[in-house]
Amino acid sequence: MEERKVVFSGVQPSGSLTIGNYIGAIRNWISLQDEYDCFYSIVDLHSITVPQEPKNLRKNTLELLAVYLACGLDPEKCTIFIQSHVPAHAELCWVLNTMSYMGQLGRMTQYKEKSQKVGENVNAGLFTYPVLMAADILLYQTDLVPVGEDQKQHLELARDLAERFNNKYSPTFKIPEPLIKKEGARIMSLQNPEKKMSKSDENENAYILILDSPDAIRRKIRRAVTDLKGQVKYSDEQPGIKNLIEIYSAFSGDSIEDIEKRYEGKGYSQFKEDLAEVVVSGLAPIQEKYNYYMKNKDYLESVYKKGAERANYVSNKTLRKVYRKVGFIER
Ligand code: ATP
Ligand code: LTN
Repeated sequence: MEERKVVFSGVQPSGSLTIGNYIGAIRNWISLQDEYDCFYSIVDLHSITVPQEPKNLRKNTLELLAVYLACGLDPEKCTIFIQSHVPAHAELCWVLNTMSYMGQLGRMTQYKEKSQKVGENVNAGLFTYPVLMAADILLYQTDLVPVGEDQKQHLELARDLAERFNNKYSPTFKIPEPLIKKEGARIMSLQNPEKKMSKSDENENAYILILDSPDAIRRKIRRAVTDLKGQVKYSDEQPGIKNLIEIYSAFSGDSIEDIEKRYEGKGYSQFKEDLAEVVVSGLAPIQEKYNYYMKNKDYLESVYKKGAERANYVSNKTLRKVYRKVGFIER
């Protein structure tokens, strides 16, 4: 059988997903399932780098699994698993930690931003977060990593670590490539279009959640920050409107040019009203499926158990090689 290329990606169960997570990441995972050998993880080990309420973490993890399935990930076609169910991730992370330079980790934008937010007593997990991410990716001999723009720097680090290990010992890891779509890779906050839309924003009007009610979606879009130009144009001078056009295009499938043409000479309020309906109807089938899966906990359990079995099998092959090369005695 011809070897299929491998895809790996993950999302943290750190809260409800925004349409940014959907457009920038998960939506792009769906079409890859048919062609590639895909591993999609719920990265709970990563999520505890910021404080989590244990009860909520458990709940968010299961909800995220239901969202994965509702968005169209098919456990018959890809491997869906919970990161903490596969010990090789933490084990490889340790080995890679010993080969990571403090200087390089200190330059990671996400670390700088998150540690600034935390202030004093930044935990070491926040610092080594990208090393764990490298372990995730490298364990599966991944070719492609579909992510949003903000993860590009972490991917560079994963590539560096793979090369460093391969050079120090012998070829062991495949060098992964990021897969970042041009459109929708960076959906911006509805309240501040200079900032990315983020599920941990303190202002709930800044984001739309995949599970938001139609009324909430309409309200948030109505309140979205725009400008005084009054023309629906995809331009850097109108970052708010540019972002809304991008969201419109992502949900409707219409091209940016078509959208601009359709709203020529029309004001923002008509555009926003239509956009709200496009988003509401785009999310409706996902929400319906989500509710269905959340009522079927046994099914969810069978999906993550089966996923963990395969993920353990594949990742252990790489981990055994690594341990042997490093000089550990075989168990
Ligand atoms: P947090 O706000 O808690 O830091 P997050 O919303 O950035 O988290 P992650 O779990 O870190 O979400 O990211 C999951 C995936 O979604 C990643 O591939 C990331 O690149 C992508 N992503 C996150 N936010 C956006 C966005 N605003 N636009 C496009 N892609 C995004
Ligand atoms: N850091 C990622 C989540 C993540 C990930 C991965 C993405 C953890 N491990 C491996 C791709 C591949 C984020 O989106 N914040």
